Amino acid sequence: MTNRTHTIRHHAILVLAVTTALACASRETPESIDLEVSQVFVTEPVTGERAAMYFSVTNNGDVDDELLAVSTMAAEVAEIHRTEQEGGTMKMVPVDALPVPAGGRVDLAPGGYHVMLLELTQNLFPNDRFDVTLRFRHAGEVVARARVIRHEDVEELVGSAAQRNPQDSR
Ligand SMILES: [Cu+2]
Repeated sequence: MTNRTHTIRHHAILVLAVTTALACASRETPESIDLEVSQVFVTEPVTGERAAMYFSVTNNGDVDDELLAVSTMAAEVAEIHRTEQEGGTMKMVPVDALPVPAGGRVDLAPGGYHVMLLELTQNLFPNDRFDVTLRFRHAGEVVARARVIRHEDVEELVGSAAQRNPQDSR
């Protein structure tokens, strides 16, 4: 029994060593990964249950990246959505990953991509601020500060997807 315990512990140390080696390897090229998240706005919830979040991601590095997930203490669930026109009606489609090409910039805005905060854990009022964690495939976790804004200010502060990304407005 003693021998078995010893073997398991030895194995655990080996796994830890491999994990550390991988972590170091991925930091070997820090100059090529440079993501900036800015202008993080959340519109005040209408129903009290959900709110839309918009922001910009600028990829100053030379590695194509992808936003994989978003999390925050303010909501139980955060989903990446894309708004699509279908037969005159707008519908929201969940997206697994949002590409952020090297040297490019992605703007989330009404009518296009957004992050839907569902099952809010707190009331959100204009000018409230809270942290959001964005997880990228290569850049890893990026923490940004979100600010709650009034609905009537969305146009001014965020604009619309058609204005921000005229090339892919449909
Ligand atoms: Cu949505």
